[in-house]
Amino acid sequence: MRHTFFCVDGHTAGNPVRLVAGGAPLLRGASMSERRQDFLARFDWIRTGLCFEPRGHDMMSGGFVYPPTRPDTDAGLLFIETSGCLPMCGHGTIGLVTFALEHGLIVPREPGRLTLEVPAGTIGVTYTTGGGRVTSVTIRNVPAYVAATGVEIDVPGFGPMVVDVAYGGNFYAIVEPQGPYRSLDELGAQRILDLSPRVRAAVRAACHPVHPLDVTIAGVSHVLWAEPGDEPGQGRNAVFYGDRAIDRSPCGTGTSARLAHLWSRGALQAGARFAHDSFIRSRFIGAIDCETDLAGRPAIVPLITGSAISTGLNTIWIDREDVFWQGFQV
Ligand code: PYC
Repeated sequence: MRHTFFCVDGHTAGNPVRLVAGGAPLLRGASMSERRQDFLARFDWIRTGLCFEPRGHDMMSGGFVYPPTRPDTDAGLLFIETSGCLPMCGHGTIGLVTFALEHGLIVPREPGRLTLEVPAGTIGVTYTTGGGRVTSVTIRNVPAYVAATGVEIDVPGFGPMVVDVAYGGNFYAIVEPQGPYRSLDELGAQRILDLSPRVRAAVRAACHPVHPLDVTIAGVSHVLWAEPGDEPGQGRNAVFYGDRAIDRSPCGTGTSARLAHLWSRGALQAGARFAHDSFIRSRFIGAIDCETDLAGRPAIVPLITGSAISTGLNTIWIDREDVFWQGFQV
């Protein structure tokens, strides 16, 4: 049996985004969080088939646009990545929104503005256009907050390490320079890929954050190696996700977590702008829209601005006769 998926492929700040424009499964659920659970239970083979080799690669990510579940929103987004079906993905949102608008898959109720449902909650989007293209997307993300500070772990091959844990749509272990980690370039991609699974495993053994409004969002999934910028209001990161990926973009949910992290220590104020560069030096502009309260926790509402570009249309088959129909990882 052959399943056909009509995709728009592209990237946001260098990280891949595969919008599945045709072939999405019908999902059950009264919210995108419930639809995510249904997708994971019944259709995860679509994610692995489209994201893993031989149809994808270690960094592959993307998603689907669904009809909204509520009358006050424009659409729902579901994210698929090598790392799973994330509650929220910033670079994914920028890419999915760009490609969906450019191909008429989302018709905004108000030009330049969208309200979208994602598994992590409701997000706002504003965008600009020019020459028939979407030129820039700003996400008003779900509230971000710091879940734990000063978590002491021992990382094989590195030694003692102290990390903080912050939420920006996913839970991040934030590693700042310490011990043998002096800068991203000195540490290098290979060592980041070697150390990050160990950091994540050690943090998971030490703490298990659970989102106060949705228990299906739990546990540290990503590691953000933070590097202070050369000037105030700027920084760089390497975000590790899945089993082998360093985000090529500055990571929207990671940037949101970092904004909350810096704000919690008084290093950024509400209204402040923060230019966040990725490992490959592509850039998102982050900002703190306002302070808020998330079920009794001090939190912020992050703004993330970036842009995406499509690289082509891709009709992909997942054929059950293919021994690798569900994809593979080595
Ligand atoms: O941009 O939020 C993001 C993201 C999550 C994983 C990779 N990128």
